[in-house]
Amino acid sequence: MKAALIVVDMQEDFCPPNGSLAVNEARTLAPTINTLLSNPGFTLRIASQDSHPPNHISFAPNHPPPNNLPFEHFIEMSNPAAGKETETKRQRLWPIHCVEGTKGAEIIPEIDTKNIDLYVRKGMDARVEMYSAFADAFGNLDAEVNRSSVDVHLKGALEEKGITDVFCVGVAGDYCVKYTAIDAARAGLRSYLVEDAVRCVDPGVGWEEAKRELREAGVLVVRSDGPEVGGLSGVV
Ligand code: VGL
Ligand code: ZN
Repeated sequence: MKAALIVVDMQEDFCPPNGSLAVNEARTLAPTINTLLSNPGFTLRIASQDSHPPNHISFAPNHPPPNNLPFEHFIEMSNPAAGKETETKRQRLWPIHCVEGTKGAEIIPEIDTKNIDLYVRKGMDARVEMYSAFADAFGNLDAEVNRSSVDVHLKGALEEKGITDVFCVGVAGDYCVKYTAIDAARAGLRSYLVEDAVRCVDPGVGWEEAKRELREAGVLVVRSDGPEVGGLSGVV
């Protein structure tokens, strides 16, 4: 067994008080995440960053009114892969967030980034959403679409290090963490989501529904003080 930790999108724009897409209590996760980052049981510590061009499809102001309110409205998004344009997905609109090169895209200073081995920037293709650090919303990898939406081929990087188990934390539990954990399971890894180390856009009922999806996909929902994390360093 070789484990990796993926710290998902702990960026200024997802954190109160000033983030444009602030997730309630996101900043309070830092101590729990730092404890995990210092766990010697991880072979690889990864941080993902949402990194969008200003014309990104998920930004509400990039769509015509009146049906362009962030959080409220959805659009139909087409698969950018050649020959697959008729495949569409319902895409939620968001406030402008994590624009490449801006303060909002920076990882919050409370996270101990000295322990991070690998950064993954994602969401760089304006035409499509990319919640997961592995692939876009249609499951396309860059090599298949001949573009760069992400700067690391994450599945390859994990395979190269012989990683068998992935633990996902960060924000948002019901979006980027969920889809990253599901794609890790699809990639054939044992995939865990550490529940007390995530916060959600839609806590409550939204998170309960997300947990059903996670379990259906084979992701194990665990706690940072539970036996799965404890077992990494032999402290159960
Ligand atoms: C995220 C909404 C839009 C996330 C990213 O990090 O969960 N959510 N972009
Ligand atoms: Zn985003």
